[in-house]
Amino acid sequence: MAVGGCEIIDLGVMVEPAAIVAAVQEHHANFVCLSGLITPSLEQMIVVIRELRRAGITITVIVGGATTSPMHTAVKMAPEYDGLVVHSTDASRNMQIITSLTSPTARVFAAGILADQKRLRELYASAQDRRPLADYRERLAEAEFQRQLSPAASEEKVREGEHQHKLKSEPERSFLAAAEGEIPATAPESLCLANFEISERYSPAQSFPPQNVAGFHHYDIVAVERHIDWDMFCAEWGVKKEEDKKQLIADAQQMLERLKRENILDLQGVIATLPVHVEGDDIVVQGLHLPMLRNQTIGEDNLSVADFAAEAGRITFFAISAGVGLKQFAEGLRKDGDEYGAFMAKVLADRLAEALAEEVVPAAEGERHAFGYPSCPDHSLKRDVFDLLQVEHLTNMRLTDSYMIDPAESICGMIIPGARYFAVGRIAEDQLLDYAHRRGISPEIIKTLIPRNIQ
Ligand code: B12
Repeated sequence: MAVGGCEIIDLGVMVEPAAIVAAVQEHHANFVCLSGLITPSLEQMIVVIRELRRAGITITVIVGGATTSPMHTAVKMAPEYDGLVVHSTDASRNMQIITSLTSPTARVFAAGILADQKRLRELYASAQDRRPLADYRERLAEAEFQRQLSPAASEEKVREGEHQHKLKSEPERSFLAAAEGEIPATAPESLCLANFEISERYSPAQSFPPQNVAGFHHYDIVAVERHIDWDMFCAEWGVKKEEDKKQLIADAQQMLERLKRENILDLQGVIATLPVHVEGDDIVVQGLHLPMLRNQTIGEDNLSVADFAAEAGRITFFAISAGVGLKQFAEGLRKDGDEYGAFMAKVLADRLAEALAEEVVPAAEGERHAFGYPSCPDHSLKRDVFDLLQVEHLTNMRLTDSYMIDPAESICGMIIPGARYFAVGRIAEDQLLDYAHRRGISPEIIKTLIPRNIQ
C-alpha cells in the first residue's frame, strides 16, 4: 500500500514482536506504527518497544488507537526506547508527523515532543492532577449497608423479572424462551438452538442446568440488520459529509446483500440468564466468583457493578460473534485487489456484532457491562465467563492469551437489569491488594491487566 509517498507494509493484527523486528530489518523501515484498541495492547506495545531496542533499532515509533494516551506513551513507553516514541490521536495524522520528522526542522519538532513527554512524566510523578481516593473497605461497608436497606431481589422477583422480557420479534421470543428453559415447539430456522442438543454437547462436569443456557449458530442476519447503527458505521469509516455517507451506506447495503446471499457470516453466540448473589464486591454465579472493582474517587458515586448485581439478583451473560467466516472472505477479496470490499465487510461485521447483541440481549433489559469497559475494566474476566458458558465448546469463538476474542468482531459481557453506566477510574493500593487477593492473581499481574486504573 502506498500513502503520501510512503510505502506502507501492513503486518496485520496480533503480530509477534520478533516478526515486527524482522520486518523492520528486512524492509529497512523508517518508521514503525503500532495500534492498540483494548487495554492488553498497552502491555504488548511495551514488549514490542523492548524487542526493538534489544535489536539495536532506533527508528521512530508512532503509537495510536483507542486505548493509548500521551501519558502512557510518555511514562511507560518512551523511557524504554532509545529512539523517539510519538503518540498520535488519529492515524490520519501519521503523514503529518512523518513529514515533520523528515523535514529540515525535524530536530526542533523532535525536541518539542521530548519536552512535552518530560513534562507529562513530571506531572505523573508529582501526582498533582490526581483526585484523592477514599478508603476502599469503608466505601464497600457503606455499599453493603445500602444493599441491606434495599434487599437483593427475592427468588420470586427474579422469576417475575425473567418473564417480563420485552419481546419484539418472533425469533427473539423463541430465543429468550429457550434461554429460560421453555423450548418452543417450533423454533425458527434462524435459530439453530444448541438447547436441542445441549445435553450431549455440555460436559457432565458443568454444574448448572443446561436449560439455562442457549447457544446458537446461523442467526438470521435479516432479523439483526434492523439494529445496525449507521451513524457508528460512518464514524468507523471517518466519513462525515452527508453525501459521502449516502454513498457509503449504499455500498454497504450491496455488501450486506452479498453477505446474506452467499451465507458468508455465521452469526453465533451463547447466552444465559442466571441467578446471582454478591459477596462483598464479588458477583457469585453458579459458585463462580467474578470480582468487580469499585470507584474510589472522593466526590464521585463510589459504585461497583456488584451493587447493581445485588439489586437485580440475576444477570444475563453473553458472548456473541458476527465475525465467523469473515477472515476467509476478506482475504479472498484482498487477493483480488478489493481492499475497499474487504474493509467494508469488516466494518459491517463490527456493526452486525453490536446489532446481534442488541437483538438477543436488548439494551432495554438493562445496561450492558462488557469486560474491558470503564465499569468493568479487567479483560481477563472474559476467561471466566467463557468457561462458565462453555463458549469455546459451543461456538467458533476463541479467547487469546491476551484476552482478545477471535474473531475480533465479537462481544462478551453481561446485562444487569436496572444497572447504569459509570467508570471505576483510578483505584488505590488498598483496593489493588484486595482485588488481587479476591482474583487469586498477584498484584504485579493485576497491574498489567488494569494499568489505566492504577496510574
Ligand atoms: C467499533 C468498536 C468495537 C467493534 C469492533 C472492534 C474492532 N474493530 O476490532 C466491536 C463491536 C466488535 C467491539 C468489540 C469490543 N470492544 Co470495542 N469499541 C469500538 C469503538 C466504539 C470504536 C473503535 C473503532 O473501530 N473506531 C474507528 C476506528 C477507525 O478507530 P480506531 O481503531 O480507534 O482508529 C483511529 C484512532 O484510534 C487512530 N489510530 C488507531 N490505530 C492507530 C495507530 C497509530 C500508529 C496511530 C498514529 C493512530 C491510530 O486512528 C484511527 C483513525 O482515526 C471503541 C470506542 C472508541 N471510542 O474508540 C470501542 C472500544 C475500543 N471497545 C472496547 C472494548 C472493551 C471492547 C470489547 C473488549 C468489549 C467486550 N467485552 O466484548 C470487545 C472486544 C472483543 C474482542 N474481539 O476481544 C473499549 C476498549 C477499552 C479498553 N481500554 O480496553 C472501547 C475503547 C470502548 C470503551 N470506551 O470502553 N468494539
